[in-house]
Amino acid sequence: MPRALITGITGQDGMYLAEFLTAKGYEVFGLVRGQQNPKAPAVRRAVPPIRLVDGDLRDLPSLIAALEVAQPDEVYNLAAISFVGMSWNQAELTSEITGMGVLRILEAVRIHTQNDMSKVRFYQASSSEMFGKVHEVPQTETTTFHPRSPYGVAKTFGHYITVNYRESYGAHACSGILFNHESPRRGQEFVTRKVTRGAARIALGLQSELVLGNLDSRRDWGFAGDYVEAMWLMLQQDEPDDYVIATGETHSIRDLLGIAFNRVGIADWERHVRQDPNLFRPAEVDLLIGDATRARERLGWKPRGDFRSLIETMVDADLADSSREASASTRRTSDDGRHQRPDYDAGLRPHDAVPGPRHVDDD
Ligand code: NDP
Ligand code: GDR
Repeated sequence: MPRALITGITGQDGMYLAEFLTAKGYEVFGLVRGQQNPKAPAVRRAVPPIRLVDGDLRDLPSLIAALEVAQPDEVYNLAAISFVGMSWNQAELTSEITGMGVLRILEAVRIHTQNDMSKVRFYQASSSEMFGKVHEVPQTETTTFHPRSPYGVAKTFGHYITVNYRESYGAHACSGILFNHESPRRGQEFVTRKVTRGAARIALGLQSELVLGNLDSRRDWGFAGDYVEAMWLMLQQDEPDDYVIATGETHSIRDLLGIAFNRVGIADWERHVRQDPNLFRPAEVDLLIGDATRARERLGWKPRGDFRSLIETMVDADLADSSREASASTRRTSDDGRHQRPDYDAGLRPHDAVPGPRHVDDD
């Protein structure tokens, strides 16, 4: 039975990858950080056979200990501070985890394998954000990087240190340059989920408006379930390499809004959406569109679904979630006449003004 260790197990991709590998017959170990991590029970429910081990990308001994427990054939390094908008506010922490964390886990593998890094195959979660102010469209594995956020800079370090361990120590280390990928498990701070959840809650009367930043941004969005398969395929190749994973299509936030609101029966999304300049980023990336030809030709990988059905699936999941919340709230109200409906909009207001030129791009 092959064994895999996944960092970032409590995140969107970690959960999909754990399900995927378990179905392939792997024994899967997931690294969780912190005391009583609140997301650990959800991982155990989604992937019952999983074994969770403690560890933090800031703590090298904990990573070595996790490798000792897991004895993995494959390590998938998905852990990161992954929210680009936050990376301006916590640039040092982002560099420490998203950047230096990659060096630490590679070092842990080197120490664990006593310098024979070919014994453990390694996947690094690199990002299209490394292309940033793009030098060409579409972007391939050879496109020059020009990151535009502290997150993008940290990922670029993580990418190059992975390449360096491959070249220096013979590591079977692959870097997947993944473009945006989404699902009903996407964190609520990211724009697709913010929109699908917002549309569902507005339709159910739980929320009055949706406050967003730049509506003209465009992204190449795919489905997370397809993208974790590409991670695994990379590690099954004889020779390690880097791969762009993308759909090759681009859509705007306005397209996203149109599809999401239409799904809940609202034709005029403009009436419900307000733009807040505080949610614009200090620097935006240009036109990110990926060319996944290498992955298609060498891995036989291609994305399955289309953008519309992805967003509709996310809206349907959010409608179901929010309906449960609405009925629980109604039950509480009828149980206790003094009960007031929670202020569902509270979490959706932009954060209080952040001092200095930085902005919190969060809901
Ligand atoms: P998420 O934000 O959903 O998950 C991030 C994970 O990292 C969480 O499990 C989090 O754990 C963990 N983590 C954060 N800090 C630490 C730390 N110090 N030590 C250990 N674990 C930590 O990200 P996604 O699942 O969406 O993405 C997975 C990876 O792929 C990330 O590296 C992301 O940057 C990258 N990526 C994602 C893309 C996307 O579109 N989704 C595209 C390209 C790259 P906790 O629950 O404890 O916070
Ligand atoms: P991104 O995803 O930065 O591409 O990073 P996000 O969904 O946060 O932003 C996409 C675009 O939408 C615009 N936008 C908003 N974004 C958020 N979050 N909230 C808003 O209210 C809002 N309004 C407009 C943004 O300006 C941006 O242009 C994701 C993450 O998963 C990274 O970890 C990953 O590396 C990249 O995708 C590829």
